[in-house]
Amino acid sequence: MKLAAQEGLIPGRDLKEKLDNAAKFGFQGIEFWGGGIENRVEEIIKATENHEVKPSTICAGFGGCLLDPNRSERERAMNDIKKLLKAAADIGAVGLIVVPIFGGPRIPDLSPYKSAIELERELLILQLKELGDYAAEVGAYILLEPLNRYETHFLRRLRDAVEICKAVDKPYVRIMADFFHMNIEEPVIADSIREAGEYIKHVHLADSTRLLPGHGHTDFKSGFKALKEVGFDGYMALECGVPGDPFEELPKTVKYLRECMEG
Ligand code: LER
Ligand code: MN
Repeated sequence: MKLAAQEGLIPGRDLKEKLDNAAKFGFQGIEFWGGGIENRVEEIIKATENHEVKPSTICAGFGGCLLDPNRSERERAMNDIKKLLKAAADIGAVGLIVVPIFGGPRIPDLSPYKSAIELERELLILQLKELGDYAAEVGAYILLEPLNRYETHFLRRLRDAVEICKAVDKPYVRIMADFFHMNIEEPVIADSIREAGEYIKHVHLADSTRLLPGHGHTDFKSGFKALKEVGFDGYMALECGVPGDPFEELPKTVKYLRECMEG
């Protein structure tokens, strides 16, 4: 398992300096925000091709919403997601993190025909079939991210996202697991990881406080053990607040996470 950090967490005046610092701190990967990344593809390829720190993933950054009642909003999300998948493939990242919807449902409840949730599920599956074919064509995963109940009503547990993957039935539609959300939604994080198994292609790391691991009560050791058991060998990217000086805190965090990995 490889450690990564979101670009914004790493100090540095430009990408080169951030990559150098990330390497010094002990990271192997860097996760980019998707917004505007199409204009950075060349810069990223140039900076990372001969660097030990590689692009791990692209996190969201698309417009529109796949589950909006307005067709133009759905089409905007579809087009943006395709562009970001292409960018992910071009920079050599594993894939693009996709949250299907934040907040409550936007689609009206059409009971007794179908509830909003049933409509959302069917609509998402249809769109992911098309996106899944595109993802396979370019070679970058769509990484569905379950969030906690305060951020979405829809995909909250790993098993919700796995169920969607099974219904979509496309090899490039998979899931990611964020320890911050799992700490709220999963009864036993390690069991949920074992159940999701090989569907997990990426991980986000934050403690229960949304600060660096070690600044809360999340049990990373048992979660990492379960990830190892299911054969996960991808990136785990920090997505959290850094309390204090990153030059001191980030190497400390890497050391702590390596200890947790060793069990
Ligand atoms: C939001 O809480 C989150 O975890 C992000 O990764 C969403 O893209
Ligand atoms: Mn996350």
